[in-house]
Amino acid sequence: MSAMLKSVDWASLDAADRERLFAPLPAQAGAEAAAVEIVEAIQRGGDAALRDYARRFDGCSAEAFRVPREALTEARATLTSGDEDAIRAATDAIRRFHELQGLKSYAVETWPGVTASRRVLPIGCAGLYVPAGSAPLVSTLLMLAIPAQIAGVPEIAVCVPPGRDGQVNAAILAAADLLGLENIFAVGGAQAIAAMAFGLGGVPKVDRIFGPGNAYVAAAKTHVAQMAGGPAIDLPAGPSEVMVMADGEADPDFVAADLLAQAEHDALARVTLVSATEDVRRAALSALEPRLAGLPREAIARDAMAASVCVLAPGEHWADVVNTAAPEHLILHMAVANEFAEQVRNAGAIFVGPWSPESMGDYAAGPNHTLPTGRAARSWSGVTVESFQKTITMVEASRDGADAIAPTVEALAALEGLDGHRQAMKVRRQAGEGRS
Ligand code: HSO
Ligand code: ZN
Repeated sequence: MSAMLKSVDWASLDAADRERLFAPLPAQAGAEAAAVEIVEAIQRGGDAALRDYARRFDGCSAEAFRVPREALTEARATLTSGDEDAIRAATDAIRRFHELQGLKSYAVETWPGVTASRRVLPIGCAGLYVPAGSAPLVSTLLMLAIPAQIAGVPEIAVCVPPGRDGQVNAAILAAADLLGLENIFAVGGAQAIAAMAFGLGGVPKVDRIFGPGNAYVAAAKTHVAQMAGGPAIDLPAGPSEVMVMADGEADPDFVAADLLAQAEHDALARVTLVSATEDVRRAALSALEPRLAGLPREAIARDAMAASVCVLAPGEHWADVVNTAAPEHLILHMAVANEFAEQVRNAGAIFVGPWSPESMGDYAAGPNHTLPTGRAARSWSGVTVESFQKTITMVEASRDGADAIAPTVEALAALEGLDGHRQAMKVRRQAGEGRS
């Protein structure tokens, strides 16, 4: 227990140490190389290689990965009405939050007679990866499928690792049925990412792959995204993180519970407490032990907590701490949480005040829980409806419009020494010469 929440004094660190404190963890030894090997072997060997890896790693020897339609309806029938209500209620809140998102099409006359416009379209096919190895993340299916549906993506494929019996978790199947999804595939790991990237085993070739996963899944996603003609991906992914900032008024039990909600995800989960005083750290520590002892995933949480730190920093440095860390989740246990939130520039999602645990956002508050980790929140946002959209711009000029813009285009083309460009404009101006 003494290993938990090791104190780090912010004032004693220089700028490089501060960044290092929150640097993404190095990729798990061997995971990257193994994922690349799997992806490339499946690219070479096609369906047979995919089945081979699925048999080896998913323990599933089914000829077809597609989960039959009836299995979805049957799974739904096994759901208790309480669980079905919970999925429906979360779906409703997530939908209402995401419905306000989305890129807009527009047109503007940038020159007299020159109309420039933007058309927004959904991507053609989205591949969703829903982890189910250590915990069946029903909520991740909601968080990925709902914005895809709002964006109007015509084809949505979902890959879920099956259990040892070859079956996909029933709650995930039931949620898929409630959402009206039909293309569910029982395949996980790097092999699922390869199936979506190359269109193998009945899984469609997707345009963009979404969703969290273990180190193999993350490495496979990065690898296929770098391949020529490969799919795009949603986010650079890593183990989940939380930063909890607590002042002297914070309830230690709430603080400890929030730290553990993150720690139970993964032994590699990154858990950080920020406080001004040793007292807050000590209070959190004494609240942690009894809570840990009651957790079904105690061993995982203990491993994560063993690597956790408490950053000791006076309040005036808190904005600097959080903006350097750029945490995936930030929970503010402080009297002036709202005001402080205004100073946060880098974070995936902020939970403001003692009554707003991250768990709310993980399941049912509305915002997406697929968020940037490993300091990526400095430049990335979480998954949104926009993540499933793309745009095409259009330019349409009248003859008068071409006349109006021509001097500017020709001058700039000359500045760049690109005479072919200049002439493509000039030939039109000349065609119009002599008009009144
Ligand atoms: N905290 C995770 C999401 C999740 N939690 C799913 C529970 N289920 C990453 O934001
Ligand atoms: Zn969570």
